[in-house]
Amino acid sequence: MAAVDYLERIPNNVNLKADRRLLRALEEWHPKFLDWWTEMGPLGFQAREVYLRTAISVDAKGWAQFGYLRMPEYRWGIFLAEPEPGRAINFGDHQGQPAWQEVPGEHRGTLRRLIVTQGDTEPASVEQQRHLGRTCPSLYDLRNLFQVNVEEGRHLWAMVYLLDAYFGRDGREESEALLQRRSGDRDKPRILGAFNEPTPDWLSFYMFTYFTDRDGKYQLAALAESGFDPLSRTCRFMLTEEAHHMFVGETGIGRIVQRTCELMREHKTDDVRTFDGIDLRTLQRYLNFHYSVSLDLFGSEISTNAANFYTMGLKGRFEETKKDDDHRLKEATYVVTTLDGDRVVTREESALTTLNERLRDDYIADCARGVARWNESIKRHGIDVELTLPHRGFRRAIGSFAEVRVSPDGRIVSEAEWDARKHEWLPTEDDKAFVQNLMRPVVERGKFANWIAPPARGINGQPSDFEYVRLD
Ligand code: BYC
Ligand code: FE
Ligand code: FE
Repeated sequence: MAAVDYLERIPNNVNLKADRRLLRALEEWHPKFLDWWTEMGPLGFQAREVYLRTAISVDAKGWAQFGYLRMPEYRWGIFLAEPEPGRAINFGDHQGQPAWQEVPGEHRGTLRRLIVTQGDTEPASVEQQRHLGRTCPSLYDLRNLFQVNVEEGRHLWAMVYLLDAYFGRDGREESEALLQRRSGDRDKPRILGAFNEPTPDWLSFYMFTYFTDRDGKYQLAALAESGFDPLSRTCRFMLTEEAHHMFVGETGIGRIVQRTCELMREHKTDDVRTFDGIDLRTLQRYLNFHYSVSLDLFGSEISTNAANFYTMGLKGRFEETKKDDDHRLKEATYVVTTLDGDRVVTREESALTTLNERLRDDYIADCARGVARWNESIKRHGIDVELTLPHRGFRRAIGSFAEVRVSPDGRIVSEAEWDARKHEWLPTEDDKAFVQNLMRPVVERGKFANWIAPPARGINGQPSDFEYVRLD
């Protein structure tokens, strides 16, 4: 095999050329990454040309270059947002000190764990989405799936860069381990719950990119505040790519909602399953599931880990610098919704230990905005149904609500009531089989599966019937 010219293959703005040690580490990791991509990345289509966006620099012109390429030839680059001259640590005990350009010795282990946890989600999502290509609803959607996949691959590179460049031998070991864990594997699962759930159909995919990629947005925004400057700059650039992933989710669900409403009107029935549409109740159950799994990703309401990350200057709040307070929070409080025995209560707690809940609150408000837009669309069709976000305690596996059963409307219910009604609240085997059965591939240019409306516009100014993936 010809040697890879790494400086050509890995577009970067971290001066890779000058860093022999890092270059060597990446040269060793790269073939293992490609093996992982072959084994666990998108199944099929690897030899097809896909109309993809590649980042070749961080400026306005370079970060979104569109063209046809085969996925294994995608240039997984390493990009950090431009440095902010004189950037300081903006919160916690080190507030006011210059941001760290090297890993602070006393926080090394904690920082590494945060980076590994973030990094682990990226390949996990690619693994979860591996089989979707063969049931795509259109070439447009197929291309969007692959765009998300290559970029999650790039996000893995972003974290591996930090581990290899700043954490020496332990970092290189962690970089390898990121390629060894497997989503859903019994013996070596991915670290966080949501990343071990299957994504077996496109409805799940859009829910995942709407709800779970949005956790990515909030976690990355919190890490973008980090006093460790390379992490901050990496996350700031990742956020530009994240926007597209959430767009895929929001418009994906929006297009399904639209199509469902059209079928309801046309056939004057709620039961659009007969007409190969996804009924709103099924959409609601999928939403309930993906929202609750994603809420778990924020950790417990009360967390000393979260307090420590903040006090150490490693992980801030969403839009930390815009918040008008002392950015130390030693005396401050925050109101959280939690459990008191068998009642749901709100309670004032230390602002430091409740940082997970505060980030979850920002996330919930953001989730609600998209749901409101879907509801506007339902209303425009003259249909009197609303999709809703279930209560934050619903179906939780992490935090105080994990101990009880909570209905979508926020009541603590008995095990018996839960068992009797869970099929109204969560996707049933029948729902899953129905949705799976709808997943028949549509690969003809400009055609879309019956259960989803075409997009309002194409990618990069192209029409929606553009040849987004060249199949021959
Ligand atoms: N599943 O103190 P606690 C993305 C563990 S998504 C399993 O409440 P903490 C993406 C926790 O680790 C963004 N375990 O939590 C999206 C701890 O373990 P130890 C990913 C969980 O530490 C789509 C214990 O429970 N980025 O980028 O404050 C596609 C006590 O926890 C879970 C990050 O997450 C769970 N859900 O916060 C592609 C950012 N939740 O210490 C990509 C980095 C908690 O007892 N990670 N635990 O062994 C963090 O900031 C924190 O690790 C967490 C947890 C917010 C996740
Ligand atoms: Fe990502
Ligand atoms: Fe993402």
